Order: sequence, then C-alpha cells, then structure tokens
Amino acid sequence: MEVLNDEFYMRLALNAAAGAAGQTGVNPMVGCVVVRDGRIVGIGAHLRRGEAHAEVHAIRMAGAEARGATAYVTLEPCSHHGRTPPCCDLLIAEGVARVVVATTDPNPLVAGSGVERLRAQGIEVEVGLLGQESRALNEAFNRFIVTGRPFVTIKTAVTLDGRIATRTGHSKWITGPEAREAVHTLRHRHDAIMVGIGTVLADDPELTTRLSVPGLHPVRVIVDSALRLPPDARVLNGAAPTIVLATRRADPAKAAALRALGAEVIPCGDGARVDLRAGLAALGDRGIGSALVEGGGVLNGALLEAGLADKIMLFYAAKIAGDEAPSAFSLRGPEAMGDAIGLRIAGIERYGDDWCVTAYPPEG
Ligand code: AOF
Ligand code: ZN
Repeated sequence: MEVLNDEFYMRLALNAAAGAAGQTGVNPMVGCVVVRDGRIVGIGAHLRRGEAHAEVHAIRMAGAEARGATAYVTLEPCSHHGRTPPCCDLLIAEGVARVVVATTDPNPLVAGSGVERLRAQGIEVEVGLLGQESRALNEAFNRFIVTGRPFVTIKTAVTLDGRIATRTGHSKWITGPEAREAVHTLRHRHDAIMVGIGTVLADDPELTTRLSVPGLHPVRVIVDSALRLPPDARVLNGAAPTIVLATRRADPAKAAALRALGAEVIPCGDGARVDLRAGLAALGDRGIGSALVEGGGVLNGALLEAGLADKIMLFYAAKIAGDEAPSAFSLRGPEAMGDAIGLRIAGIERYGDDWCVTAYPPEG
C-alpha cells in the first residue's frame, strides 16, 4: 500500500505527465497535482506544445480552492513568456501557498528563475522530490533544449550474435509480436523515425505506427546522400510527412521530383555522405525533439561513431545468423578492446521470447 505523503502526490503528477509521451514534441512532459486540506482539487498535464502547461489545467480545475493549496509539479514552473504566459505568475496570482517541484527546468530561459520568483513572493518551495524520475522521463527534452538536436535512440532487432538480417538480407522477422508491438509504441513516442536509404531499398518499409488503438505517426526521415529514393517507395505514400536528408552534391532534378511528391529534401553538407550533425540540427529547427533510428547498420554505426547516438535499444532474439550476415553497427572498430565504445546498461526487459537491452553510450 502506498502511504499518503508528498511522494504519493508527486508520483501521481509524474504518471499524469508520462501519459502524454509522444505528444509534446520539443516540449517536456509535465504533470501537476493541486491539494488543499487533504483533498485533490486539481490535476493536469501538458498535452501539446503551444497549448496550456500542466499547472494551468490543474489550477483552473481547482478554481477558488487553489488559494492556500499545495501544488506538486514535476518540472519547475516556467517564468518566461513562451507560447504561453509564465506559470509562476498564475500560481502567485491564485494564492498557492506551497509548491513542491521534482526538478528544475534545464531550459536556459527558466533554469531556476521560476523557483526564485515563487520564493520571492513568500511561497514555500521544495525542489528535488522524485527529481531523478522526472529527469529520466524528460531525457529527450533535457538534451534537446541544450543541443538543439533531437535525442537520438537507435533501436534495432538483433540476433544473439548481433546481426540484423541473414546473409541474404532477409529480416522478417527477427523478433516476435510482443517486441514488434513495443516498437510501434516507441514510434508513437518519437517525433521522427529515421532510416538509411539502404533499409528503404532493401525492405520498402512504410515507417508508420500500427497499434491496436490509433497511434501518432512520426515524421519519416530518410538519410539518402545521393537521392536514390525511388518515387514509388512506401515512405512517400503521404501517410505521414517525409524528410529526405541528402548532400549538396545530389542531383537537383531528383530533389525536385521528390519535392513534387510531397517530401522535404534538405541538403546537409558538401561531402559524399550526409553531414549527420547538420541533418539533426535541421530536424531540431523543424520542431523534432526525438528521433528513433531503425536502421540499418551503416547509419547506426555512423551515428555512434560521431557521438550522435544518445540511447540504444537492442531487441535480442534467441537466434544465430552467422558471420556473413550484416551487423547492427557497421563501423571499423578499435584495435584494442580497451578502446571499444563502452555503454552503460540501464535496463533489460522481456518481450515474449525476446529481450530488450537499453543502454547509453558515453555523452558525445
Ligand atoms: C511548465 N509547465 O507544463 C511545461 C513547461 O512555448 P511554451 O510556452 O509552451 O514554453 C515551453 C517551455 O516551457 C519549455 O521549453 C519548458 O522550459 C517549459 N515547459 N513548463 O512550467 C509545463 N510544459
Ligand atoms: Zn509553464
């Protein structure tokens, strides 16, 4: 049984926030619970960028009962005028007596000034309750708000010997239905889904979200240096927006043809291969805060080597494909094992007969 205390209410606020995963874009997930004399009088979550912040929903629900109440907020209330007015001013105006904050806002426009402003008005503010949970929930936002690049998660299904297809390139399916359903949930929770042109040419994937309930489709991003994307590829079917990252060397006629089919073509660098750092920055400029990379080995390897992979999720199937089969990370690799890219394993979860290992590379 959960004991009724500050942590109970903060956990409720965190759960409200987490429900909106995949909906807030480059904004954080935030939840707020307002409690007055032992009774929950307001609860809210930030659901969409440009719309009301969590505090606004919860305070509106509380109405006159916000006066003298305690507000539990999973992120420091904002102090700046963004797309919406500052939440601090609302909490002050409505007479909230105490604010419990899980963690400060890494947005340089806020960064502690919200807490300061509340305290300056005589409001009792406590910071840090379930802070780690709140920061973990917003790992993408926390990184995006300082780098301007989407948080990149490399996800791939692999055999136990680390292969993403057979030696002939056959890959349907490596993992079972439970793991594949989890992947569609991951798609729903990301702003973009990114693949290399090799994956499109080999598999002609649609790259949409398909679940037992309606889900959100991420923007489809194809890394295609020389614009080899065929006009009849399923990623151009209009089910979701499509962005093609190419180089300046790519044939302008091909770019025009793809644009005519509704895709946005972004030239990234003058080299033979797409400048991934520039490409990710361009995605960030377009409001993409998180990207799920679904292959193949060449793109995975390039992102990891460039220090642009923030998280790795490997869904392991109990199969062996052998040494002619393509590997999950196509890169040269070091001479000495001590120089191999070391990861920190954050969790191992079972999906049917498969196991997902979640790991973080060193910060690039
Ligand atoms: C809060 N509560 O629920 C959220 C906050 O453009 P805006 O007005 O939506 O502002 C976005 C910024 O506000 C975002 O980068 C982050 O710093 C903060 N988000 N703050 O107090 C909320 N979503
Ligand atoms: Zn706010």
